[in-house]
Amino acid sequence: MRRRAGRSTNLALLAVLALALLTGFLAYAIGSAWGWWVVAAHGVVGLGLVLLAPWKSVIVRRGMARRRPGVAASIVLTALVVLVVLTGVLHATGLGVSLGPVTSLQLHVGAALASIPLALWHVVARPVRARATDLSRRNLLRAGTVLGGAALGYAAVEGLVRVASLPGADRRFTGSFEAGSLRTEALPVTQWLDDSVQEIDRKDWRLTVVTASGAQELSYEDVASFDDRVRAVLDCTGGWYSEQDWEGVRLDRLIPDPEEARSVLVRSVTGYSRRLPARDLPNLLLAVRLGGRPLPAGHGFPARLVAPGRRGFWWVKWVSRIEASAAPWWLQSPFPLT
Ligand SMILES: Nc1nc2c(c(=O)[nH]1)N[C@H]1C(S)=C(S)[C@@H](COP(=O)(O)O)O[C@H]1N2
Ligand SMILES: [Mo]
Repeated sequence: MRRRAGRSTNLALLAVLALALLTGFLAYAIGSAWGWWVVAAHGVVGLGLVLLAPWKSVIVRRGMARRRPGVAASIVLTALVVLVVLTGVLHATGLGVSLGPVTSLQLHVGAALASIPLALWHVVARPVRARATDLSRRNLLRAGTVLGGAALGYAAVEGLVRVASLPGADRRFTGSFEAGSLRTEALPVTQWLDDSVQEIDRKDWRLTVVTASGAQELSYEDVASFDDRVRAVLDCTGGWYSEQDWEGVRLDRLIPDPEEARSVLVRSVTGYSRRLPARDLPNLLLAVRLGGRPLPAGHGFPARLVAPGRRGFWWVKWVSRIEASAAPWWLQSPFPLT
């Protein structure tokens, strides 16, 4: 009987871990408002992990008594999962957004990624064989109870954050905190991974626009002569967002007739690039000004992409090339690799 219960706890934990990774991944990939439920689901699933912990601890105690190899790896995995949950709560409540040199969110994502290979090892080394009876009515009822409890817990935490006016109450639907909106000097300068701020001389810079009918080169003055404007929210996966006024040229002016093109590749002088769907062209802006002034180097001078409704990593800085292409937009890594 106890062994049966142990197996269903392990299976539930496995499902919860997989859902936590999936919703976390989606929360970073989705930047528009309809995706709010993904962030909520991520929180619910995270609390589900907490609810299952007491049951798991019984299994762990039993397992430790058997002195199998791999105990060290299991302890590291446990520590990582505890760190992921803790940093998730610290970020969500706003009680500890920054932990010295790193942010809670950076630790959250870093520990979660580090736990993946260990979790895979754990599943292989300590296999749980699923059985038909695992889907019994009783077990489904249990799963529903855990999920319901986690949802109640999530609602309680969110309610508490609001009643106590914790900083986490003001977060955007993505989970991000506001930073310096409409104050250009307060907009943080951020790079995805290893890019560095480029100091580019406007006289040396050219924008290459490639379409089916050939390549075209524009100077800084050419691009700066446009005055398309958009007020848009830059929402970095680092956990902050900022609303700013951007000005430059809409991409459907540079590529008025995409013809067979399904996507447009926007590339930085650093090699950093993102591929966007061609149907987005009218909503995309190649900005040369921020708050009415030329872009500071840190924000992408001479020109940077403004992609409203998309997370910050799509907003390519120091753009030097825009290329219409027949390749579908999703033919790329979901997140930049450099
Ligand atoms: N070339 C290049 N563009 C980039 C990045 C980068 O690393 N390299 N980082 C992206 C990320 S993750 C974000 S959040 C925004 C930040 O823009 P900002 O520094 O102007 O606030 O730029 C994006 N554009
Ligand atoms: Mo970002």
